[in-house]
Amino acid sequence: MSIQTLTTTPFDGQKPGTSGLRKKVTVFQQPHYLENFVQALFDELHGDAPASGHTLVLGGDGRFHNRSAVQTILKMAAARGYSQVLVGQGGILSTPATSAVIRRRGASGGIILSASHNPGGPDGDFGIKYNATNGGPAPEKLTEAVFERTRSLSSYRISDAADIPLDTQGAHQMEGMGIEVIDPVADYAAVQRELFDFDAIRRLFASGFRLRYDAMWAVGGPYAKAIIEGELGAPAGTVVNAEPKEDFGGLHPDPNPVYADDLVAQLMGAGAPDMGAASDGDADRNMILGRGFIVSPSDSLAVLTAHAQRVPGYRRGLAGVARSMPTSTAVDRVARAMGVACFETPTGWKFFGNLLDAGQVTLCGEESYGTGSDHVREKDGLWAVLFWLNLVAVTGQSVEELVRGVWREHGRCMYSRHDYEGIPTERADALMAELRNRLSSLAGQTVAGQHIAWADDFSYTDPVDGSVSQRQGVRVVLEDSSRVVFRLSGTGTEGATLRVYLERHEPDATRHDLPVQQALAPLVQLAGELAGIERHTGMGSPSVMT
Ligand code: G16
Repeated sequence: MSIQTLTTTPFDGQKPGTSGLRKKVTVFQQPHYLENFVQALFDELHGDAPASGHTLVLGGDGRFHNRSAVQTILKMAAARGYSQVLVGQGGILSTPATSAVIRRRGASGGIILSASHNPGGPDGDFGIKYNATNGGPAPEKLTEAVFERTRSLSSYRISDAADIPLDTQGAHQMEGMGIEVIDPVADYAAVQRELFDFDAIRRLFASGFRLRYDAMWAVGGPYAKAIIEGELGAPAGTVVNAEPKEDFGGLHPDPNPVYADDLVAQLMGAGAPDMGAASDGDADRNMILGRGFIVSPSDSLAVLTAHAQRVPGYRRGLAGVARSMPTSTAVDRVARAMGVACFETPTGWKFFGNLLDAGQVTLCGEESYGTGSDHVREKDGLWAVLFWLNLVAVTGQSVEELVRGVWREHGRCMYSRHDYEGIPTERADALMAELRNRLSSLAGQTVAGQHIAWADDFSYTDPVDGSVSQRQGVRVVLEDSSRVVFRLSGTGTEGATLRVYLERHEPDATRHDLPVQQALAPLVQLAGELAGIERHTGMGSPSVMT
């Protein structure tokens, strides 16, 4: 076996989005495409020096192309002189588990192969992202530098060693680099055991409590099976669609009421279980349901915040909480009442990293079905489910009662996100540009019968390192603090997706059961007129509403 230097031509479009580089599988299958990105990453991380002394964690969500990408990266890491790579058995590691392994094993970083909730299979999507020593997504400075380097790279180094058998745990050597094929669940489960009252949850299941956990044929399955059925004693069959498939069974592994419609139907129907839950492709997102009741991600964060001290891992209280800007202000209201600081960050988990590292924040979450804490540096789907189970077990309240308790005390934030998918990029850009041009003149105007108090393009100054991120989404806020937020998705692979986030606070408990879309109808009209959505996109209604 020997190390080879192969010639490549630069790839111009390797710009990572909100969460790493995501493209169609067919794009990743182009000769040298993955290699170009990995070499650029290694070069930015290590400069001209070999990576000796460094341990890399490697795994993915098991989607199509995962296995072949793992083998390529192992050979490139060996050529780069890494001391060791820890790779999940079968090439599998969920995103939060990768974060846990990096932190527990003191690795210098990790590569995660995933396109998250995007569909998989030969015609689906693939992705790669790098997480740093703290276990969290690489900071923008690094991803930008990697991108710049991919545009000029002309060669990469790779070992011609044979493939490593990934399906059994064990140790191997490649060009002097150690490779350990590890149990993908063990480190992750150890972290959860330190946080939650497993005995209380065991008693809950023993008493007949029924959960339906839909792993959406994705990587969350093995984790949920091992912990929920294996350790916590839930009956076999509690975790469904549990076996990771390369194409997620042809489905869209995104845990929201649209793509997890089967789970929603189960929870709404006769004989529904007490609780429902789902996680996405790489198991960092989650959706929670009660019997006949869907919990919005923003409300979920507010409930976890309100009751955190009932859970062993957070008994000492919360240093602070954080939410992404478009996430509803439900958590702000709870935090204010508790005297806990609440931060508003741009969309993207990486923005929570500094606050978590600095100990300023304990819990954080996003409207896009992501919730997490300082136990790792990623959002964590199964963690959220365990948190809810722990709360149900120790409060004796149902999922619905826990949410309604927060509404009663703080009012309900009526909230919805409308997505307009597959817009030609130039049209979406034109829509945003036009909106931004009008921003300064919007305050004081009445549009669609709504009086606008102020409008801006969200800019964030990181309280820890002072870095500034501009143009993070257009906010239009009314006098009663209702708001509409517009931004373009950073995770799609086909055309552009316009996201419109709508929020109105309802203090009156007699109106909490109004249908959300009805309660938000005036804001929908405002959004449509303000941004000329139909004029720009030709779409009269959103493709997805969550
Ligand atoms: C990624 C980030 C999330 C972020 C989401 C936004 O999620 O990790 O922090 O909220 O993207 O997506 P978009 O830009 O499409 O609105 P994931 O689960 O795809 O990694």
